[in-house]
Amino acid sequence: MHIRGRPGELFTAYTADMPANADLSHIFEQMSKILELTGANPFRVNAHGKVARILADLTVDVSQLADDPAKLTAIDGIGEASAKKIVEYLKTGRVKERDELLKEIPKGLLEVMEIPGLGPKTVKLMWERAGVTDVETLKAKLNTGELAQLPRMGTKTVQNIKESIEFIALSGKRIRLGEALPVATQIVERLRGVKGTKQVECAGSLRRGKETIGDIDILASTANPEALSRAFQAMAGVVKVLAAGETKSSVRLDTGIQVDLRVIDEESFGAALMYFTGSKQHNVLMRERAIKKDLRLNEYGLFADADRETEAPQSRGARPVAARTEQEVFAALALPWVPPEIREDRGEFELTSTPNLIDLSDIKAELHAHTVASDGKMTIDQLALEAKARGFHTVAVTDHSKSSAQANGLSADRLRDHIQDVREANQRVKGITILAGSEVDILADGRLDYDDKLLAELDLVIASPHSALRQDPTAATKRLLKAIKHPLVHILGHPTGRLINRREGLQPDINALIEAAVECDTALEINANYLRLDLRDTHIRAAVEFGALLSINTDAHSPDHFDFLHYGILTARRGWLTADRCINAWSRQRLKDWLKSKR
Ligand code: DGT
Ligand code: CA
Ligand code: CA
Ligand code: ZN
Repeated sequence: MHIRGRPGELFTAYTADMPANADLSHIFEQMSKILELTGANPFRVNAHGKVARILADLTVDVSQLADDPAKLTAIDGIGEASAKKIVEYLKTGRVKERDELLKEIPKGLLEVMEIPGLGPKTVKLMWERAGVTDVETLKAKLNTGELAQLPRMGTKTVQNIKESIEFIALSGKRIRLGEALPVATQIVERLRGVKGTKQVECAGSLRRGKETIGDIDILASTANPEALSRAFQAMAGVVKVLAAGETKSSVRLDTGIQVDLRVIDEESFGAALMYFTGSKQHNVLMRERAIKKDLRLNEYGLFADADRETEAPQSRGARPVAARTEQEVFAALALPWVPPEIREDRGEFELTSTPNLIDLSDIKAELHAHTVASDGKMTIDQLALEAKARGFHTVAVTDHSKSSAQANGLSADRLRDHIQDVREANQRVKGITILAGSEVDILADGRLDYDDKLLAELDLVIASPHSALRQDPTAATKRLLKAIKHPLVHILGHPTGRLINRREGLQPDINALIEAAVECDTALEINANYLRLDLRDTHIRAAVEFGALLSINTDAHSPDHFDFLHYGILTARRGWLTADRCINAWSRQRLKDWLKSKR
């Protein structure tokens, strides 16, 4: 792998990020829509729409082509005028024509046009005849009955628009991994029980373990497609059937989650699973790889290229080179099987063997957990017994420190007594090591919440930020660096303090943190709580590349929180973490020795 230099340079070598293409595609699409709305020549409308699609599908970065407009016009569908606009955007960050067009319509109409099923023609009508200028006025008019009076509209159309608006409200947010995965697992189990069903698997971003998902994708093969579709549509929680075709059904659940079910032939299940697992960018590069070998890859399989003139007659029957399993498709493209979590175009095409990513079964210790002493629900003994039941050799009791008053954080005196209680429990409970620890607050200026003398009495110190989470990046970096470099700190807990879909958290210079963590032999936490998942995947990847230690913890406040571990593992795998770099996967003795090295 050609990864060198500072952590920040890590991903520039890969093509996953081509922001210029995406931005420009969006700009052309917008121009096309406005042109249609203002009644421009249909030829101009279509030309702009076409350029938008070309830019979206382009696998080279347009910003690399901008030095010479001839390179742009060489692309099929991009003419002189479009090339000029692209160059203008890359140079100035603006397209004058778009700015002019935007002046011609009320700003809110763009959002109205994003509503599914509402084309420019209808929007134009509602704007000119009913004074609809944004989603708010649209909602108001929908209730007055005024819109149903317009030509070519009726109560049915009005009802459809209402439902679409509701749908946007529901689907506006991506769903957190920990909310989607249990639902998907239940659906998969349910479908596996339907008569005639052969295989059912999750695909999409959920299979890749992303921290949030847009919708749930499920693939199945069955001898009885009808029974499977019926069972799928009849599931508890389904509020609307969005599509009910022979090979694809879609439903929306009461939670707002959309679930797609695709019925696949057994013979091409592997190819379909690969295609619908994505990511899109990974798929694009897989297809290119196939083309370079004179093969064609799609959701039905890997085929000898039937379009070539030199084609051998027998390949016309379209018998795939590989299709039944993912393994055989990867193998035919000279790749090892790539774990779904790393199919993101972040270096997986350079692999020569399947990486041995960390697994749930590798975890042998929980090093961040709370008891009734602060804000947890378990006693020390209950916590220890739960950890033991999960097959762990070690558990750390890490209640909150005094500044976390809202979490009943322990004063220095209370902590001293608590350490005593933990030591006694460690004698009492057999078969597991109970460590006396603390999740000590990192104060806004980087100082810790207890003095060094007290910290030195603890077996394990995890230092975390809980307050002042809107601090500016420079201050945040300084604050966290101080904690990492503190000689008595073992782990930096949930480094940014973010809560997914709720709070952004600190924005420290992660590369600086990683460098310090390596230098000081301090571990960085991957908090497995699905609200946090912090460090996040790309940060973990950088940490792994630069040799930092990581620690995956559930931050358990009750016994069922141990189940969060699954989300932490998926996130860790997305960061290419292997067991040897994760202190929770070490043997009891190795962990003990490492903890001692900071005492
Ligand atoms: P999500 O649902 O937004 O979290 O993300 P995904 O990755 O689950 O995307 P989704 O549900 O739109 O489609 C599932 C997979 O299907 C996706 O990861 C790759 C494949 N796929 C869908 N549309 C396209 C496409 O236009 N081109 C390519 N190459 N693959 C696609
Ligand atoms: Ca999806
Ligand atoms: Ca989907
Ligand atoms: Zn915490």
